[in-house]
Amino acid sequence: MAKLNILHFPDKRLRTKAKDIHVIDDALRVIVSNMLETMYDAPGVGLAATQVNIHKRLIVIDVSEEKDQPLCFINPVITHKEGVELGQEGCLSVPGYYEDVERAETITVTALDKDAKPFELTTDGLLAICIQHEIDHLDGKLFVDYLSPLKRNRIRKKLERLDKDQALKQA
Ligand code: GNR
Ligand code: NI
Repeated sequence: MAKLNILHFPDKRLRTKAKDIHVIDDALRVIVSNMLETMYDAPGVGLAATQVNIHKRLIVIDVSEEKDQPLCFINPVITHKEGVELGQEGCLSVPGYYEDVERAETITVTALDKDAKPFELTTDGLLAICIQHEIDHLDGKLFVDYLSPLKRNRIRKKLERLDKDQALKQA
């Protein structure tokens, strides 16, 4: 297993639109397992392949208390949305920032699991928020895109500075 590097806003690679997956083989399952390790280590409740510079439509999520219920969604599609709710979101690609974002309250999603088996899930709460947040990543979208330009630019400048200092320290 290996921990993967997580890209930070405003890295342009986070704006890449991920491509559908056509082959679900052991190489893909290694990526899934490395993404889960990276997510648990972070720690986070979800991770999209885009965040680790892999531009395939793949997300992993675990919203369980005991962190023992890993979910893998390949080519996820939201087929139904109902209601709206405001919830505080954070993102491993926007470290240290938490802001309210409006999302659908209840969603139905279809996807393939890591064994290429199709499934459908209707859910709400944190899992529904997380699925919407992760699918946004696959489309090159970040939660900061829903904020005012003023707020987004403040966050961008602070993170640019932080990551620049970090790079200098490592050099
Ligand atoms: O760890 C995460 N927590 C979180 C909290 C509220 C709404 C969304 C999330 S997802 C985030 C991990 C992440 O960045 N996934 O892309
Ligand atoms: Ni995120």
